[in-house]
Amino acid sequence: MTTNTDDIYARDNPHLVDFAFDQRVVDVFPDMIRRSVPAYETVVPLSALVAARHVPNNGVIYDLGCSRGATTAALLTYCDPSIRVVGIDNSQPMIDAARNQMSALTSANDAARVEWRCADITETPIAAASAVVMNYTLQFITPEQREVLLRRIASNLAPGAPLIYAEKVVLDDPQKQAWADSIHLEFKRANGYSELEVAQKRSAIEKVMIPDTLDTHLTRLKQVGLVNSTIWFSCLNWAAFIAFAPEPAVPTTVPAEDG
Ligand code: GEK
Repeated sequence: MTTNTDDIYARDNPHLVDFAFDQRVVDVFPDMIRRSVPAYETVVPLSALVAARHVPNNGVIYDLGCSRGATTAALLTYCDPSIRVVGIDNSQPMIDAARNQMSALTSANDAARVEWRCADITETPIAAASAVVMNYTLQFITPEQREVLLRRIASNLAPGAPLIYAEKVVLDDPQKQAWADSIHLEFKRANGYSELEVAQKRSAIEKVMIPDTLDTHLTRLKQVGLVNSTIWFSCLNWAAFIAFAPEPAVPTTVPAEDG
């Protein structure tokens, strides 16, 4: 796998355009996300371990917003070999890179268990899912579309199947949010981003990546009919969630009275 160091925002650009997952971003993506998202390298494998716990053999897991396939590869590694993964992303260069590098991230046998799909996750069918994993992607869906997408995911999960996802979040307490945001800034500086890079990336991304509050996430999961939601990881203003499709109600048999 050849990927490059992210220097997209290193030079002053008076004509900044909104951030997009184009070839330039795809080429530096592993470096960009590792240096920008605290605990990315922990959450990706953990999300696959969490999924592996809940998915039956022969199941199908959807990885929505799969990018270059880091989560897909972790799912293939940690889940039973009978389990298949559908990796979906609407950036063609991401899907091409994922397909090309998959055998470097996992074995050739495992790579054959993936179906890659270049499609919009708000439109493409998600049928009979044994689990849906959606790491750091809901934040790029327009806020008006988020509940509709989650409703569609919820209605296509098998009974008891999980939705697992990680996101940047806004903390409910403004003081804690300001503190977490400032440490996140330190994290990016410590990973070698300059003030100019941080500032230019922030202006390019602020209209396309809009985080929700923790409360919005948990309330919406409930509203779309998912149950037992839990935050299974949190770090500064980043969090990972799980919620389950309800199991069908077990009919209660009323014991017949004698006589
Ligand atoms: C990882 N999960 O490495 N339909 C399909 N894909 C979309 C859509 C959409 N409507 N909108 C955005 N994307 C990955 C990381 S990155 C997170 C996910 C980040 C895709 C977009 O093309 C990009 O590849 C991905 O969602 C978000 O585990 O860059 O911060």
